[in-house]
Amino acid sequence: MPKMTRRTFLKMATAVGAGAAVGGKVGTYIFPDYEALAASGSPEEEKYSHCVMCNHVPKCGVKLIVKDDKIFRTEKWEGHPNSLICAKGIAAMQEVYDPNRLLYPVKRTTPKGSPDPGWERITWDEAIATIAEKLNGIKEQYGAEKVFFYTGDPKEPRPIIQRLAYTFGSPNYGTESSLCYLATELSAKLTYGLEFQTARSQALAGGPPPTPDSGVFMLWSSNPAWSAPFSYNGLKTVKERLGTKCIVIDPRVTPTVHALADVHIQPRCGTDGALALCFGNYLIENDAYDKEFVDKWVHGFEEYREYVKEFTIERTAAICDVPQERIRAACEILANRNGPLFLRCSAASPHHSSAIQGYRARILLVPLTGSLDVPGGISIADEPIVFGNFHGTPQFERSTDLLPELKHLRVDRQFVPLWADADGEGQVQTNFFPEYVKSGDIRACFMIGANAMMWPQTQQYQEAFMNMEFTAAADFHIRPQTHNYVDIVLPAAVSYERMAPIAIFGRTIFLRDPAVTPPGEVRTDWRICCDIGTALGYPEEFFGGGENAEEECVRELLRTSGTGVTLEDLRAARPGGVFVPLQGAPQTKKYELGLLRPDGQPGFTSPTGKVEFTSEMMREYGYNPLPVYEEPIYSPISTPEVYKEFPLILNTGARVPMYTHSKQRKLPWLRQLMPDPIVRLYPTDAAERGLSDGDEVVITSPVNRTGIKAKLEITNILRPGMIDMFHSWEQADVNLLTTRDFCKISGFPPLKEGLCQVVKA
Ligand SMILES: Nc1nc2c(c(=O)[nH]1)N[C@H]1C(S)=C(S)[C@@H](COP(=O)(O)OP(=O)(O)OC[C@H]3O[C@@H](n4cnc5c(=O)[nH]c(N)nc54)[C@H](O)[C@@H]3O)O[C@H]1N2
Ligand SMILES: Nc1nc2c(c(=O)[nH]1)N[C@H]1C(S)=C(S)[C@@H](COP(=O)(O)OP(=O)(O)OC[C@H]3O[C@@H](n4cnc5c(=O)[nH]c(N)nc54)[C@H](O)[C@@H]3O)O[C@H]1N2
Ligand SMILES: [Mo]
Repeated sequence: MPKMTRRTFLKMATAVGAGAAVGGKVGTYIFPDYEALAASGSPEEEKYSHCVMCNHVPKCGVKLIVKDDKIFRTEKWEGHPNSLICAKGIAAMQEVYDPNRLLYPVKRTTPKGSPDPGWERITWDEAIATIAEKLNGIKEQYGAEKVFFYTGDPKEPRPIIQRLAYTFGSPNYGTESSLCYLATELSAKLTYGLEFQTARSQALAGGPPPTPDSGVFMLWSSNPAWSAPFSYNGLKTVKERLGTKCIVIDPRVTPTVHALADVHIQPRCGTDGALALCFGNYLIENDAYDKEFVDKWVHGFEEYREYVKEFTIERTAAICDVPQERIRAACEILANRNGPLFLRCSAASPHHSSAIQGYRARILLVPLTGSLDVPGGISIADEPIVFGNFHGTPQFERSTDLLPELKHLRVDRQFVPLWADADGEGQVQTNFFPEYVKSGDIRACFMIGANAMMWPQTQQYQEAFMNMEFTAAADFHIRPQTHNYVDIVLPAAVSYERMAPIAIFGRTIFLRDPAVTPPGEVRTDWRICCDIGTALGYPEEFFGGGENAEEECVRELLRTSGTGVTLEDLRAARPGGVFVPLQGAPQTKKYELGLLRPDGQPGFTSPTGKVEFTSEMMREYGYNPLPVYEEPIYSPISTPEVYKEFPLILNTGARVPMYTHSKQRKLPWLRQLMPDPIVRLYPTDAAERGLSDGDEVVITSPVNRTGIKAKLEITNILRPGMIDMFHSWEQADVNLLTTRDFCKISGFPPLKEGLCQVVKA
């Protein structure tokens, strides 16, 4: 095969893609020929599947109408517990036929980091053999722990890549969740001591919807109308029926605010911790907290009570820069609640330099109001859980047998020791990747679905990928921002081409079978991992690789799930799922019943056996055990000099309804909704700068004075004094502006605070 430039490669991929799937022009998005399909006499088959376009949970059930092995139409799956189908869900079929899809394994022919990787098509045999040889080489020379195994937002491959890491002998497995939700789970663990899994419902935007028993909803840094439609619909239904009061805390006026909020507080970004402490103080001072729960089950209450006294409404209003009346109104709703507090904080809440403290301050309102594990409050999942949110079982992942022996080799221990010790899922903090590579602690990486633009200071991650001795990735496309710095890219199947047990709707497991055949030589992530695992020398653990490996993995997952459900059961139940009943009746207040602790005693699994308002683990590791308020590292208050030059708050990554992170930007049905990177400014901020709607502007920050360019949108949906920009635009990567001032406890980045300036381009 002759050497190719990236351009000719893409042309070839396009041509082959078009040839294989549809038949059309190079470079043009040609969808399966609708008219030809409509006219074809072939029967319409109904395939039931799950959309993963937002990669969140719960996934939406969809009915695909397939003709001649092509998806012809997407419909609602009547009777499915969650079948909303948003714009992304409808466009998911365009992802299957995206002419930019990678169809063959490729290797680079120029040095890493060259503007043109000179991608050259290779066979799967060569790709797998090269990867195995390189990884085994590193293992022999330096040790298995020098190889990192990574998955980005794609969550389905987690169990298999985790199994691959531990079987190979490396504990250094990490995911994008180290800047998504894991800080929320660490906070829960430091507070309740529960294993991450069981506390999860508290954190995720996509967690279970509220029940009619809730006395008040509080949505904190979350716009589920766009980021978690399932959850949003649940809230809206209850609100419409029962008029449940709702407090939304968000500097922007979102559709969620319009639809649900009785009180909307728009704090200065990153001051939320103070607001939470103020609520705590008000509830205590007005005797509106659950005294009985606190007396019995809370540790450190007196210290907390003393500390929160500082956070009067007056002082907090000044810190957060909001009207006192708004805070008072929220306090009154909280104090006069006629049922438990349903708090939803989501993953945006810890996108701050004081991630853990700010998050702990918020979640303490749950026990303070007696809302823990009671109907309408925040539930602790009934055990055993039918798989985790992301399909794994600890036995499948080998985190019960292999990981304990490897844990001491985690690379993140020197940066975030508490995280490394407390982590139950075995996920290494990935945000220090540049440091791991610089120190030689990591020398190679296999990544499924990685996006360098997801981290603050993208270029440092690109450099890290480049400087490793070997890096291979699997993805749907060539993504230059990431793949220009790797050695080999493998073509991965999209969800409609893969198999998976979907077990995220209560206790029902659905089987998602492939709806259509993948194009070209595309393979599923699970199979790719099995092929690599087998080549690395572990054929038994990876089912010998090959075509049946994915199905064998599903069987093994089910076998280790403890549910007794088999693949045959799932197949027989299609399109429905198999319900796995609880052993006994569902229980509330499990801490009273001795259902949380391994010793069967009442209480929690925290060091003190109680809910820790002062965290003893944090104290032991040298952090302040109280949920103290800390100003953002860059802010008008902490860095007034910098603020003079960069007088706008840098707020990034609020979700947009048409895209998920770096994905879907080229799908025609979505692209028309937001074709260009936009940055939003409040009208007075724009006027002060002489800017008009639609202007091309440059956004700069203290760490990037060159800046990035975007189109200006003037809007009053923000608070004055801030910008709002979505992340992962190839042509305008906002993470070139965000800083690496990580939270000391969790390593979380400040993606929703910091300073910037906007000027005309
Ligand atoms: N369409 C779509 N859906 C998605 C995704 C996507 O990319 N696209 N991503 C998925 C993923 S991985 C995740 S983690 C979730 C994220 O889900 P969420 O974390 O719920 O994200 P958003 O719904 O954007 O809500 C974040 C809100 O926080 C506000 N905010 C910003 N800074 C502050 C602050 O300092 N204080 C307060 N109180 N609020 C602030 C923003 O204005 C924004 O409205 O969404 C998931 N769903
Ligand atoms: N500034 C800023 N940065 C942020 C955020 C923010 O709010 N602000 N949010 C953060 C959060 S919460 C998250 S979750 C991350 C997003 O996490 P990312 O990992 O950046 O998410 P994506 O861009 O969706 O996916 C990464 C890559 O995986 C590929 N991919 C997707 N699905 C699959 C699959 O099934 N298999 C394979 N092999 N490849 C796949 C995609 O094509 C893409 O190249 O971004 C984080 N970064
Ligand atoms: Mo996320």
